[in-house]
Amino acid sequence: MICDTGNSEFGHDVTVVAASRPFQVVLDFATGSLTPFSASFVRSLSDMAHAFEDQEAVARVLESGDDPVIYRSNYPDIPDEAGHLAFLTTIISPGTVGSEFYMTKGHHHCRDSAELYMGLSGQGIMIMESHGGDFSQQELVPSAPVYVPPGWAHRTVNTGSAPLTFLAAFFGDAGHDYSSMERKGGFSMRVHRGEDGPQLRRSATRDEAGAPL
Ligand code: S6P
Ligand code: ZN
Repeated sequence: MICDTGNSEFGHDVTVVAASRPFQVVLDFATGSLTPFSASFVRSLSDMAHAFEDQEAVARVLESGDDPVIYRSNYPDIPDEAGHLAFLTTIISPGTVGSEFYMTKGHHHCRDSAELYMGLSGQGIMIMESHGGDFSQQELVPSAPVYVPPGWAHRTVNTGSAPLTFLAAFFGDAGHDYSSMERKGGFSMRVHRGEDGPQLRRSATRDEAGAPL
């Protein structure tokens, strides 16, 4: 399995915090900022153009000269070692590409291990898919943490009209594997803006049994 081991794939300009000693960060629920000890990364549409289903819509946006920020994440520099507990905040902008809501790339963890998601502000949906192809969705809203069991790939989707902010905590040595889901043709279900609100639709890249087409 091709695997991005550790958390270093997140990293640019990490402000080092000595995580061998207790520390505290200030978390702003509205903006997702973590101060003072955090670095961040940004994913714009051009960084994840292939994640969206409607490639003509992607091309229209990018060819217009626009490259919207889909989401950004903030994180303290916690060692990617067993025993540590890493955490990030993520802020997904509101919006759609075609009718598909803005979302994260989504990943498995290299070492199957659980993760806890806590909504901070806004509203969204987590879509999750096991190695065997089982599918699950959970609302992501403040005050209702979502538990992601080991072995379930996860993607978060902003279904609201405001930014969706959330905190995720995972094992320091979990690592992030984006390519397994990409090789399958992405997640089997996608979240679109429907007439009566968010609508889950089967991905055009997967058949009814969830197999890649
Ligand atoms: C980390 C956790 C989240 C995501 C973040 C960005 O294990 O699941 O913090 O990293 O929401 O998503 P992605 O799929 O680009 O890593
Ligand atoms: Zn994760």
